[in-house]
Amino acid sequence: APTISRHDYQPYPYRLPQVELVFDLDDVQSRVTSKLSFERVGAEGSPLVLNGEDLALESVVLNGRKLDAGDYQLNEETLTVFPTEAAITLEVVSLCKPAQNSTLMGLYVSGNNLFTQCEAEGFRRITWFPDRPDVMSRYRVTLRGDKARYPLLLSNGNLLESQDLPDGRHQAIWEDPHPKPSYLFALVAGDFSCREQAIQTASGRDALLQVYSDRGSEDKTEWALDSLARAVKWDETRFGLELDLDRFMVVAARDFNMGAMENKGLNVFNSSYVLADPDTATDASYHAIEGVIGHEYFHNWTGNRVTCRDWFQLSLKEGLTVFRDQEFSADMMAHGLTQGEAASARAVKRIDDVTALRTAQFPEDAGPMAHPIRPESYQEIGNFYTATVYEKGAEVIRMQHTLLGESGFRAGMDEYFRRHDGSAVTCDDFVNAMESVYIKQNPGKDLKVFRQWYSQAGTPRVKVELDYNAAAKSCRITLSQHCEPVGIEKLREPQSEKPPLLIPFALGLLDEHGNGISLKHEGKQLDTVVLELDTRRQTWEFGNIPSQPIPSLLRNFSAPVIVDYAYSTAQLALLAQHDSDPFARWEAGQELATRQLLKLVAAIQAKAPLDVDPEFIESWRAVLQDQQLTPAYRSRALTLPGEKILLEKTLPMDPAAVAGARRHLRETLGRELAPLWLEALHSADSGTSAPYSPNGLQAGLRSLKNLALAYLAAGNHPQATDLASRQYYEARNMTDRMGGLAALVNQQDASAGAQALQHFYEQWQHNPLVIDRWFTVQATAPSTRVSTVRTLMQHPAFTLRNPNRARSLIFQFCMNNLQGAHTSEGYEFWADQVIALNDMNPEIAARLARAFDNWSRYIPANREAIRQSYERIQQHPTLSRNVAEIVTKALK
Ligand code: DPP
Ligand code: ZN
Repeated sequence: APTISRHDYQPYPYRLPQVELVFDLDDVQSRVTSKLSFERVGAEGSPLVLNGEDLALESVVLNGRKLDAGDYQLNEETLTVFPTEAAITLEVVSLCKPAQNSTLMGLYVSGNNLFTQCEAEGFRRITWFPDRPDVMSRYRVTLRGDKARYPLLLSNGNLLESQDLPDGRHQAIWEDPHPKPSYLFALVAGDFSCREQAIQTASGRDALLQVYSDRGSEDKTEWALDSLARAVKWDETRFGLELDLDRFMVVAARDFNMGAMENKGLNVFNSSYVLADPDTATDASYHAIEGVIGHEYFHNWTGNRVTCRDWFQLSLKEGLTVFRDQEFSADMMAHGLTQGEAASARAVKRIDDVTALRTAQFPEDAGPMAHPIRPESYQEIGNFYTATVYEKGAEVIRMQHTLLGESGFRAGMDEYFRRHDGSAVTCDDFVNAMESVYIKQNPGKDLKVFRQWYSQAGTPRVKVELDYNAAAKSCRITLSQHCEPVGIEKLREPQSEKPPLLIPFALGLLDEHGNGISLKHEGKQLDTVVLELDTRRQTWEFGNIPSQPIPSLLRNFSAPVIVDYAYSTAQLALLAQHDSDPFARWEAGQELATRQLLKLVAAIQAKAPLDVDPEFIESWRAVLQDQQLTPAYRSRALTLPGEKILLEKTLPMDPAAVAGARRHLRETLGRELAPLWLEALHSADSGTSAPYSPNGLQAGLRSLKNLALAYLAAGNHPQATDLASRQYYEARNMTDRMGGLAALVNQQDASAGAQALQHFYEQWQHNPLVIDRWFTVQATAPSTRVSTVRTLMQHPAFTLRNPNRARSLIFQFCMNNLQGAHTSEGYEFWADQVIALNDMNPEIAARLARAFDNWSRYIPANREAIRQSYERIQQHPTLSRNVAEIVTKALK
């Protein structure tokens, strides 16, 4: 497949102000009639190239003249006509087959309903079109279909009219007043129940919020609708951005490739991010729903009103919108709390976001798919909806927020909309708007060096040196940055060092008792200073430091970097107990745990005895007993670093040793601290007797309770099975039930686990989202092997065609079961599934294909087995462009 490069961008030679579409909807075959009114802006005689995929062409009419096959060019991917006039009307009639469409891109069937998914390049599977984000048009859409089968006919914008037609059909006409690119088009046809809420926007306009879902699920949409109303308010309050439509619709689909899609006024969601009630959804699901509802709503401004010029700019909308949804969730979690509790709630959200970044993005940035947040090239854009574009992209926005401050960032956003509302722009345009404010705040400085974050892949390392002068009572802090070549960079000529980045580095100093030392920086006395490192190596000096200080580094994770500093264990223990920055405090504990785990990994590899340092257990005990800390925070502080985060810190990577080390430490902590875990379990349990709410306090208590139960099970406590059973069978919400189930499945008594699994299935077999949980808990159980997974695939409830189901079993096993998947049998199983999915749904297949793309860093036995599996995938005769790109890069 050809490689598309960012620098090859060419504007489209025509404008397309108006689009009229008529759909004759039918699941077997739908007919689409499009009328496109173009105006030439490029050179005279520019051919008009339209994209199309999997379409049958019925007719082409150019300026009222029906074209013969010889008058246009048609190939697998494009339809080209050769107009001579500057103003053109093109009418194209084409057919597509929704029921046969297993890719879930374009127009497809889910349940009995019809849905569309157009981002990034799905619109071309609906009709021939200039399917690129910089062509923005007003759409008028007529939907026709069988009224009994498709009682609801929805599209973007406002409903102009609906009427009955002969033969039991009906039609609806929709008009979207806002020009938009084709990737934001949507239609939905089917039978749904609807929950709605009338609101007034800040300026007093009336609007209607609606959530549509399968009939029978209307009791599960209250949280989603409430979240939407909160999101609308929040964007008004924090960013001054108002809803610009009379109605805003969200529709839940069972079969959906991604999380959700921000189509203008008609968001389509994976049902897992819509449906919730206490019996079927966990606290994590509630929070994810709030976050994704917010995310898609916030796209209405950051993505839709101002969109991307081309797909290399994807992070323009995604990084920014992830940052906005993270802030929304943090504000919601902190709402109504005291100042101290609010700080802790925000820290918990930050910890969860950084953990997600380190789990998914750090490995990506060190592997063959490493790319800057603004990629330089791609073969298939569907492969670039990545943790880098989204999560690292959000960190790059957050750094601008840190550099400008809240009010400066807001001014930059206002300026961005003032300049670009209604257009398709670039990441540079965004930074330009922010820079216009930064320059005013910091005369003589600019964001030139900062922009390098958009062009550079890899996680930078920042080395810290601290030099205390007791006589002068001063302290020098030296920061130096370095970023290793990653991905394809390694194949190029050995090149000079990458240029430096502007890294906002938040720093505090503690005295030997753990008290903060006030620092004088740029004329202010501060507890935390933000150093702007923008060269390879820089030194700052602070005065009035009474004694040898201990540095608290990268507070609140002020930049997506790895910090190198030679802490002593005692210093880390002090920070873990006293750092006033809750993120850095958590980080110190994680670093202690990492050191302990890496020692255990080495011991396993050397077949030496597995010793756990008593001081480490004491540091864990101190946190467990610290009643000043909120339960949510304690649950994070007492969770060991994940296996994937640990793997990244070992070379060569040894999955079995990492899993073994983590298992041993969990067992030890479970056993050694058993009385405290029991106490935590019981006190958290009595704290959650109030009616269910996903709020931070209750969710924190449940999270601590489930963690305690997991440790007791890991430590083989004699009461573990009984406690887990009781929690499972007596649970009054899904969070408790899943905690009980997971503990039962993961403890020693296999029959208790099997019984609970059977009970669970019988209880919830009619709820697909809950059955996904049932598959996941088995897929990730340490005892699960390939044979178990193959058996589960034979279960009547299993299907590869539903992405949620495929993810719940296959992806969870391959990506989150180190002990089960990292065997030659596991790698073969994985390749089989990539191949099976490839022929069904290339986008999903390509995601699974990435599971072991960092294979070259594994120990030799695993390395060879993975390579052979990649080679087998590569030889598959009908390999999709999506999977081919991943496999080629992985094997380079
Ligand atoms: N644009 C979507 C989102 O991230 C992905 N399809 O919200
Ligand atoms: Zn998004």
